[in-house]
Amino acid sequence: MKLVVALSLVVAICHGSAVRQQRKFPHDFVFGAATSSYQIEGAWNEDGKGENIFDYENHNNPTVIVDQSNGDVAADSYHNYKRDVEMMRELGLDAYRFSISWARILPTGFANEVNPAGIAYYNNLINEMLKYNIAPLVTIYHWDLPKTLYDLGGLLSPEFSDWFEDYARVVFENFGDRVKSFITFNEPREICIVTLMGTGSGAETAILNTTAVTTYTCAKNLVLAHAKAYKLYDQEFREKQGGQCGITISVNWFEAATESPEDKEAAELRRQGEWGLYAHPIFSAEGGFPTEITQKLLEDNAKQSYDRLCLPDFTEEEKVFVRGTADFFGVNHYTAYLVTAAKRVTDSPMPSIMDEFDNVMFPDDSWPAAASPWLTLAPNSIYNALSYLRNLYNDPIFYITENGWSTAKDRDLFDDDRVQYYRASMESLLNCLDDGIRLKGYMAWSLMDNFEWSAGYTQLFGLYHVNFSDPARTRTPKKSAFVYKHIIKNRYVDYEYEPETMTMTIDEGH
Ligand code: GBH
Repeated sequence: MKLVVALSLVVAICHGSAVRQQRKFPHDFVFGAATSSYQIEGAWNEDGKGENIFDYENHNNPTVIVDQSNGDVAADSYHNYKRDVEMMRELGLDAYRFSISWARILPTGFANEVNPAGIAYYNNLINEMLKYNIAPLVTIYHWDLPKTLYDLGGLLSPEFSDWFEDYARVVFENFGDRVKSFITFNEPREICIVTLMGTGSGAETAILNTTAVTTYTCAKNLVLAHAKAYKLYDQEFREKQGGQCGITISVNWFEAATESPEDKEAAELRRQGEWGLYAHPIFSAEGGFPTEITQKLLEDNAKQSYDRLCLPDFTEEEKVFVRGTADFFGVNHYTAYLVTAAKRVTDSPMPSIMDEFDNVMFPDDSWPAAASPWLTLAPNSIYNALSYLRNLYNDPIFYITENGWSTAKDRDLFDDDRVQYYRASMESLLNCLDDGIRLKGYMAWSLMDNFEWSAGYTQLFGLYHVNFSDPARTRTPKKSAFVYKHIIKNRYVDYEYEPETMTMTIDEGH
């Protein structure tokens, strides 16, 4: 056995990978996994939970989902949370990121009526995690807006930021004694484009089916709601609870396809349109929307005979209110694209974010492809994204709050492509740390297979397989789970590692 180890070390050194192996994650680097309420909980109408937009939409318009499935039962984590925590212990996770279902704790959407069974569910989950020193990282809003609030205008209502602030208060009051990290929103862009606007293919829900200017209204309302919740935490809870509050933005990497100035400009426009719009008001020194964007929109709107800025700009007072309202920058990062200056042809009758920033983009041919059509393994893309953000926004603290790989349903447990993806991600994380980027943690998406929005149960991201035809929703570790566990335990990437068996155990101390 020793001889084998010694031999493989020699081989590793000869291949130059010994240097890689010496790079270690610090002990306080937080390794975790992530999920979201609608995608795993099920129990859609149990114990007093209210209806949310996905309950409504997937029941009434099921063809939006490729396999016409929904989250009524999903992985049934509402009943299986103890098994979920057991999986976290098996993996040796430091943290687990999950989201609160707004309508589960506030069935009317408003804070006038708090559902004790909903509060109890999250208390049980949190307490079970804390028994084993697994830190909860709570997302307050991961897309599942109460239907009642949708009917009143949802994120387009000028009241939205107040509704959200009231909801956030209930979350802080009930869970903040034990939860030390809060994320207000998961992915503003996706909330405003994908969950509010039916964009045809890939639309997570076509519920509102508005194209054009309203996505900009949504951006502003969302950012204001985030800032109100942050200030609430900062002013009324931080002192006694001592935690942190941030926001998660989806940051894929966009690289110019060629060195031409046009392509470079197109890539930058894409970056600013995808995430700058939401990050700039919060993380930049000057606040407000990025000027490149407002300038371009003004010019384009004029050409479209829409003679004012379609993006409702922040007042000076609002800019100041929003600026600096995050203790960390949560980054969901999956992939990268090459961008060319050619514009994708869309036909919105009004100014639309889809026209403005939707230039042609594609993955490099050499990047391995996942089961999801939008997802490839692009080399070092976490580093590319974070080093860019760090320079733009003055070196914030980062967490990778999602990163993962999909395989097709019916795939076996030997997910070597996912293993390859996670190992590549680890190298990119180490590049960030080597470069002094203030990256504090990493959450794999996802702890277990779950409802993948419009892809239903056909594209699965779990470290654990979930048997969706079994009423018990049995969970079984995939090979990637063993590899991730090994990385967490040893704090480095061992390319030679293969699990000896496919049976998980819980290590001492977990
Ligand atoms: C995250 O979004 C979500 O936070 C999470 O809930 C989700 O399960 C996870 O990613 C995996 O998808 O079908 O070509 O039109 C990541 C951003 C935006 C990626 C919408 C997929 C649809 C592309 N997602 N996008 S397409």
